[in-house]
Amino acid sequence: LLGPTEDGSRYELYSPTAMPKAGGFLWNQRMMIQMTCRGYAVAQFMQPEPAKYAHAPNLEAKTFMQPEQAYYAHHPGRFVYVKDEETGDLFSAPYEPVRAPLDDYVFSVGKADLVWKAEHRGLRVEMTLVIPTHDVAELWSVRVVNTSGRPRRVSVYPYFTIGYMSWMNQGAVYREDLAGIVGTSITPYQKAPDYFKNKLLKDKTYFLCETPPDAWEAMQEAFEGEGGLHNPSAIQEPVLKNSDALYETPAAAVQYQGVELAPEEQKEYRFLFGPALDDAEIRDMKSKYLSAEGFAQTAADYAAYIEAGSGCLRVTTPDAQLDNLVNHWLPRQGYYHGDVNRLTTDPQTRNYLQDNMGMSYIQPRVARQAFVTALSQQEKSGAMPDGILLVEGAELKYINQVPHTDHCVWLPVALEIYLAETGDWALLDEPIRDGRGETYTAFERFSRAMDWLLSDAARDERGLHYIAQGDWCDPMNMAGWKGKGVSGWLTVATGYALNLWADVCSQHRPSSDLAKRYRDGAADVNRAANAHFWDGAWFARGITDDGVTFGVKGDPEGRLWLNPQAWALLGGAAATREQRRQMMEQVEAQLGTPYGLVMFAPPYTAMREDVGRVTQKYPGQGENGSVYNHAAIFYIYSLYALGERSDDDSSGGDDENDNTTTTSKQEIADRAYRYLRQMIPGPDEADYRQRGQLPVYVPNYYRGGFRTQPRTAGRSSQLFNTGTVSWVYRCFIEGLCGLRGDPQGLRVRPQLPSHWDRIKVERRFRGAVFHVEIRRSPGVREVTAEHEGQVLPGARFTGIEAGKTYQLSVTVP
Ligand code: CEZ
Repeated sequence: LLGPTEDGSRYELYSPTAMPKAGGFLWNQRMMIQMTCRGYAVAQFMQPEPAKYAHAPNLEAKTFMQPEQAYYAHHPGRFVYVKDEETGDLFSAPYEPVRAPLDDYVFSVGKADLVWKAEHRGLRVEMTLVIPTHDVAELWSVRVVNTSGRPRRVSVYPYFTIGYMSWMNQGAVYREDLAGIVGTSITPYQKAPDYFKNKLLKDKTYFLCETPPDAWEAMQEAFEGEGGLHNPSAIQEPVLKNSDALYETPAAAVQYQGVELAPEEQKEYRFLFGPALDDAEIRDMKSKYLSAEGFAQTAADYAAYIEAGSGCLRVTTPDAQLDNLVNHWLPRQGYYHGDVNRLTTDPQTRNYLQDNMGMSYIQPRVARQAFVTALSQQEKSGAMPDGILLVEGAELKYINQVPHTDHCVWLPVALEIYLAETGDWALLDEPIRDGRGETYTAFERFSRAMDWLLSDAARDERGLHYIAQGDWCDPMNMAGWKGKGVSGWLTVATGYALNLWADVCSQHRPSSDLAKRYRDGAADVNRAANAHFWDGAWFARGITDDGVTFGVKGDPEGRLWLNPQAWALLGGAAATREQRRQMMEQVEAQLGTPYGLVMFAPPYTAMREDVGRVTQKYPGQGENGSVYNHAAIFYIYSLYALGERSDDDSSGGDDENDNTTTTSKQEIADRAYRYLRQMIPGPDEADYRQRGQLPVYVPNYYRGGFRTQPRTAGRSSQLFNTGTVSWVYRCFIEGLCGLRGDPQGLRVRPQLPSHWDRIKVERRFRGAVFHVEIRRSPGVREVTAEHEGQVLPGARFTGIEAGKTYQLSVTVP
């Protein structure tokens, strides 16, 4: 069905029907294109707000990318029809729209290109897509190969969707001077001032041919005719009719007619597809890109751009498929998030901080700048805004107009990773000026954010955190919209944030009482959480405006939520061993599925007006009880953190009346690994088919409902925008491999699953390269790390010199 290429750098799928929505994506800082194995495409570019140059057949709402996006015959796509001139036999590559049976099919996802091969009755079409590193355009090579062993005569028809561009003004013509079809339109608007804003929008879509075609069709309806897209009327005729589109839906179809192919002969074509402001820009793009050299140079440049995001970790474990994800795809997905911020001009603050925290491992300078950018938009009160504006004139849109209360929490969380990775404590002394003209150092701004979390604006008289219209869970919009409801997760997460910040204070301001102040604050928050949210075996999710505690034993739906448990483990609210044992047991029993941990269970089946929109989502979909990977990875990370803590502190911070059986460190590591592995599609075929996704990224969710809806459980959202990815990378680097930085150097605390005896790791860290061999040895009682025959005290490597390579040999119990 599918598999990696030998060095793991590509994944290949051999069926266009087994996983119809499986796809891959390419991006640069100005555009993104996601394409399915069957040839459908979703492409966006920034000007500066996201826009399209290939449209659906009707007006589309502007919204975020849709989970489980539905495709249909007229969905935008990139296709090549091939007609046998002797028999009239027709097929199309990659597979849509004709859906003719293929004798051979490969969809090959590379890190820097997408390739399809579709073979039908002795004719093969190979399509390759690359994009530039800085411009918005698609570079398509199409090769038609005669594999039949006899001479063939064919017509080749690339058909690229332009679609319904505008209700005000749209059309398309073939341009002899450009050798291509150009669609023109006016972006619809109503307000006069928008005329001036829209003036520079790229309202043209061009499809240029390196080899001028013999005929063309710029009118969608004329191309399709009565035949339908799977057998277009225009193709049933010998030659396309060369029509233009006059306020008719444009299309880009061209014909190379009567192409003679000797046995084994191939013809190669190149096309350029993209948006432009005017003819000058189209001409410019054409001369820059549309040639064999232009294509080769672009591919090489783009591959170098992708390579610059290859991350800091290479692993060789007993699980080769896992290695592929960690070595190739995870850093790539993290790089995408950090480099383009999901192609929005106003990322949600929590997304912005988490996407950039992953950049600490990939391009730390970008992460550093993100702290500065975010903190420069801090409010006077110390609170953080709902979104961070990235370009001048950007506005808070969609979800960012709904007040959420958790944004401050993410500051110290993201900072912890950044400092561990870089040791760049100087960031904290950086002066940062805000829009009001006030300047504070980064350190002061973090403190102000923490003070806000402790203030009356954020907490009620019980010391619990208001949820307003949402916390991390965006659609939990009605638990506290009247101003009283509180969040169980946010309360324990505040405990975590304050403790993290207290650690920073004790390092950076050792002589002040700041560390104590925030640690006391955390203790207070955690006390309140235990008094009001502990429900016997787990922490509740919140208390509504009307004082109803939810996420508790008595709830038939939404009974146990993962996030409060994960963050109570991280932040110390789950103070006793017994609490932790019960939580972990309940999570496993109530939330475990073969596709990972669901975010809560059971899913809601009807609106709960005192919880909100989340309960209206389809059961098992999105935040309503799917395997929402972001939530799952918090929990997995909390297990690794717990394992690490028990290494450093054998008492585990327990209180005296803790006399119950413990979950062993190894059991915790095994669980963490199992949940982590479940996040990756495969490696067995049934699992791939069920998820329907290639293991080239981690999606935001897999469907839940494993017990009640087994048919759809595990199905991927196909959405690669997710805060999950920074955390997954972190779990591999700092958790599983246990190679985390501290102010002095690199600490070694691997947490291998029990069925692994050894792994090899290459870790780039602060300019040096560490080759680490980790072996399990029944003889040792604690992690032992050696360098050049010397045991490293505390299994910590200090005195790192940039540019050097070190070999470490590590044994674990
Ligand atoms: O968006 C994500 C947010 O980007 O949902 C997460 C949240 O923490 C992230 O910041 C959990 O709620 O509004 C909705 O109902 C959507 O479902 C969004 O919540 C969700 C989508 O995945 C965006 O693609």
